[in-house]
Amino acid sequence: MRISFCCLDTPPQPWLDGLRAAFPEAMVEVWTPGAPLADYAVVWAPPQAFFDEQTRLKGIFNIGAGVDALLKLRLPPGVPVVRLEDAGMSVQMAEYVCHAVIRHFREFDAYAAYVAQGQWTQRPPRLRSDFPVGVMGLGVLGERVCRALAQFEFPVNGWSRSPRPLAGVQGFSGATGFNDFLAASRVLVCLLPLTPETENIMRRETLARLRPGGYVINVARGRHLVDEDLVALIDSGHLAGATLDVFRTEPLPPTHPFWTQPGITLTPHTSARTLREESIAQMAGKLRALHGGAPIASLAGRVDTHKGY
Ligand code: NDP
Ligand code: OXD
Repeated sequence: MRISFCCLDTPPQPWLDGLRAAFPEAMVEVWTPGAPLADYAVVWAPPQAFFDEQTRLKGIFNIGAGVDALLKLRLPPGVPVVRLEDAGMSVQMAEYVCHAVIRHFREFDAYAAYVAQGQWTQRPPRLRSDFPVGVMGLGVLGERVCRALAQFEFPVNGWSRSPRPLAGVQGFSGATGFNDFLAASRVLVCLLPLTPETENIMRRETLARLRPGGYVINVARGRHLVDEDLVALIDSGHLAGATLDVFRTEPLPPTHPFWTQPGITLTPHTSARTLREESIAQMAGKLRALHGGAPIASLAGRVDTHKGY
């Protein structure tokens, strides 16, 4: 068996070591143009040339949860694409989102400003019931985030394509449920995959439906959000601010207004990092199953390339 690794923004050696330890019988190599044909690909945002050359693949393993970058490419037809499911990401996402919600709700930035001025000031307490959190996307990550928020007793609304009942979460689904979901939420968390249906989903008309003083947390993809609409709604006072981990262009260009916009907190696409050991362990199980002849339909994390996630 030959495994080709193609992940241009990561030092390959630790991945090669891990994959070789998991598959001692296999040839595991970094892809370079003209490399021998492999049976399986382990990739993150590879160039089109990779798939143009690798014409004998039996499985494509994405080292990430989101497959938007991969599905932009011409992939070999009929070859299963498998993504990471959780692999240590959901707990990171839960802590990131809870931190952002609580930092906003408990006004920690205002307290930091008082402290910087040597001021001992208490602000009036806020009611949790005034801060319903709406989570868009109730998949592996969204569900974990909902559960974590519910532990802090925030009212939680969830929105997904198909109905997905979750204990302690008020569920909304599909296009027909979207406006009611937005109107019921004050803090909006995006954990959707990026697809043609979800691109620009956070724009002026949708964000304007949030309760006044709304707050946006985008931890999915930059293209879910229309940047200038967010800035305009913060400037108008309809939104109180945003915590953003993902951007249309990454790294965020130095002249982008988000760097200096009051109310916006930025992090560099770090809310849920891919953890190498967990990821290799998860991939190894699936790759072995596929190689051993398990039916493709039984592979967990298989991407539906028509739905786009
Ligand atoms: P899943 O595929 O498990 O879940 C996707 C969810 O989105 C499902 O509930 C699905 O609904 C819902 N959904 C998809 N399309 C629509 C739509 N048109 N309308 C309403 N709901 C929709 O994904 P994960 O939870 O694993 O990951 C979510 C995203 O998080 C990834 O795609 C990636 O972009 C992002 N991510 C970001 C990271 C970061 O570091 N910032 C790290 C990891 C992931 P249904 O259940 O009905 O199918
Ligand atoms: C992912 C990511 O999709 O890190 O896994 O963004």
